[in-house]
Amino acid sequence: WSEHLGPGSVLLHAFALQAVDAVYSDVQQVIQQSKLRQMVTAGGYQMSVSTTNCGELGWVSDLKGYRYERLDPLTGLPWQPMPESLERLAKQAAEAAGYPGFEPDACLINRYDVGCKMSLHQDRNEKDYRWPVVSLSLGLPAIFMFGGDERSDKYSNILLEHGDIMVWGGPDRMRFHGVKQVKPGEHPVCGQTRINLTWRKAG
Ligand code: MD5
Ligand code: FE
Repeated sequence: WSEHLGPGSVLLHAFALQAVDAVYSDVQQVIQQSKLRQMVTAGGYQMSVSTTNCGELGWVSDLKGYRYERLDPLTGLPWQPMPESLERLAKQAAEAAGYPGFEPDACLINRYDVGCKMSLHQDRNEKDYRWPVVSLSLGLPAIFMFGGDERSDKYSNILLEHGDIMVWGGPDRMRFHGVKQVKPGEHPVCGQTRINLTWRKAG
């Protein structure tokens, strides 16, 4: 089933389940080559989630702020190419949500171990906000906070489970959002962790 959560956003429940084995093993390959690391924000705080990327562009954060980079700052080398299984899934989900022609150039990989969270924020480092953001949840469930255009707006809590895809675009693209602390648990595929992939057309 799927659910419209706003005028431009759709939750595609279990959309990725048929592709999940291939996707998960490709993600494992990427993170073997390209280490997950805890980035630091411009304010000097270390994020609790561990992050890497694949695709032409990768999202990075350090004391200079957030941006997209072609080279992994840990190695000085390009990010791993985006595996076909990942690219295909993102395009299919975007199309299913009403955004045909989506060609992601960036896939951010975030690992949430138990206790990790992401505070309310907006995604505003991409060049063209007309393209949606596509996000896949794997492993442990999480409560996603879906807010408004102001940080202080009240938010709704949305349960995201293994295989769920959310697509945000149009008038919802700049809404504040975050993820509550991941609760302890054991997932048959991912173990004691949640993995989130987000695809963007960043450049
Ligand atoms: C996550 N990740 O579950 C989320 C999924 C991030 C991040 O927020 O920046 O890595 S992406 C959620 C998202 C993206 C763009 C717009 C909106 C939500 N939104 O308008 O709510 O780890
Ligand atoms: Fe975000």
